[in-house]
Parts: sequence; C-alpha cells; structure tokens
Amino acid sequence: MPITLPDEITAIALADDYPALQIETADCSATLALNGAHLTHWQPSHTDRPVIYLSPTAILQQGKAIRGGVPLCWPWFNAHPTDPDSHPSHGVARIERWDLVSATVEDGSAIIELELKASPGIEAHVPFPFQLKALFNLGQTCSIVLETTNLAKENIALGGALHSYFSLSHIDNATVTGLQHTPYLDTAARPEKSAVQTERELRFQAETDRIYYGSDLPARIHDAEWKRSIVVEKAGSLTSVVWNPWIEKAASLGDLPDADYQRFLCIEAANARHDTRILAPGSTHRLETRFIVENLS
Ligand code: TA6
Repeated sequence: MPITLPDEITAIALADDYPALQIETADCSATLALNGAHLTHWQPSHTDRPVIYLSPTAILQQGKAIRGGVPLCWPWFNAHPTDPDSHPSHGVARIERWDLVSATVEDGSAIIELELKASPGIEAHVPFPFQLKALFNLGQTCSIVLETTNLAKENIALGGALHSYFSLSHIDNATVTGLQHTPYLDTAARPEKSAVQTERELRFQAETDRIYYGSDLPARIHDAEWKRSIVVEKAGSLTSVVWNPWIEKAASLGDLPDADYQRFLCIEAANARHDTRILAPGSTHRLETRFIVENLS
C-alpha cells in the first residue's frame, strides 16, 4: 500500500494474500478488507460488543464474497436483471480487490477512501466505464458511501445495496421499528407477494426476505438482551431490505454455521427492483448508510 498510514491504522492480512486495515482510534475499533472494500468489524467505544456480525466460517479468498460485515452489492442487487446465469449474485464489487486511495484520522474517526478500478474480469460483467469509490467514516458512528460516476456516453441502470449484517444477542430478542405502514415485496414467499407492514414492531419467527419500498426513513434494531438499539440511516435509497435466512436457508449456506441465523440480522440500504437508478452520462449516484448505536439503560 503506497500511502502512509496514520498510527491508528495498521496494514494487516486477514488470510494469505488478503490485505486489510485494522483501525484502533479513541472512538472505535474496525477492520476493513481491501477485497470487496468490505467492513468486517466495527465497534464504537461506547458499546461493549461488536455491532457488525462476521461469520466465523466466512471464506476469505479473492473472488469470494465474505459472509457477514457489510458487503457492497454493485452494480445490481441480487440476481442479474437479465442474465442471472452468467453474472454473480449481487454484482462484482464485493468479490474484487479494491485500491486504497487515502486513510486519515480526524477527531477520533478514521476517514478511508477505496476505489475499484475496471479490469478485464470486471468488464466481463460490467459493460460500461465507471468510477466507483467507497468512502468510510468510522468513529462513534459508522458511515459508508458507495459513489458511482457514469463515465459512459449513454445512460446506465444502477442497482445495489449496502448489505449490512448486524450482530444480535439472539434473533428472539430483536425487533425492528421504522417500517410500519411501508409496502414491501416478500421475496421469501413462493410466488413473491406484496404486502404492507401493519405492525409497529417487526419480529422474526421464520425466513424473512423483504424489500421495503418508497421510503428513505431510518430503521431501528432493538436488542432487549444487550440493551441497545442500532439506528440504520440511509440516503440515495428508497428501498430497504430486511433479511434473516432462518433455519433451512442458513443450513444451506456453507459459509455460515447452522445456528448462526440467531446471531444476526441484515438491514440494507438498497437500490433494488423499482428503485434501480438511471444514471445519465457524467452523473454521480451516492448510496449511503449510517449506523448509530444507543445504549438503553
Ligand atoms: O439481501 C437479501 C438477499 O438478497 C437474500 O435473498 C439472500 O440471498 C441474501 O441476500 C444473501 O445473498 P448471498 O449472495 O450473499 O448469499
């Protein structure tokens, strides 16, 4: 890594040929892998447990997505919109190695910029020229911005998600608020079905895979056991995805211990389905999320 790192940021390897940055500031500890520009750990100093869940059996290999942390899904969400058999689920950004552009520490927060440059491997899946940056501000709060600039001469269609995995004491202790009265697409149902959330608090008793649409409002995870709540704010997004694989799906995932569906919940700032953005030549889209942890006495 060509740039000089401040004392609070150390270059480490999470596995062979798997570089990352270890961040230890007054306000937080965090780990950021260059593969996928993937935040695998964040814990602000005012909470005594990690906020981000990382699977203990995550595969740390170039070309593989990390189970847990905050995968950056880009430039499409979930299955490729027209040719899912030829392109990876959730796009290419999370399986490619990013370059470190800058890393500084200001007032206890680490400010880090990474960039994904085009390559033949990427161009096989992404048919347009682009500039893609990931901007991290890691301190008492955590903010992540995925910034895409369309370098093509024509419009492009852009989807994606900041696919955040939040750590829980147990899924039975977790509720989510902020989604009441919001319409959603239940993609776990066969066939998929549309509904509107009526209850104020969302609880989890089965596989949950929902795309909430039409809202840019924050969601809040309440953890009764750990007496904390996590506010998930977002910008540049009108779809929020809520996912927990539950028993069967968790058992089918080779990089997740069977019972670990109990230990996390995904709340994702997304541009999914009808929130896919059309970007004109030269224009930029910023998909943003921010986590705020509040201790409940
Ligand atoms: O964001 C929810 C979702 O799209 C689910 O449908 C589920 O597949 C999850 O992402 C995980 O996807 P992955 O490709 O990481 O296994």
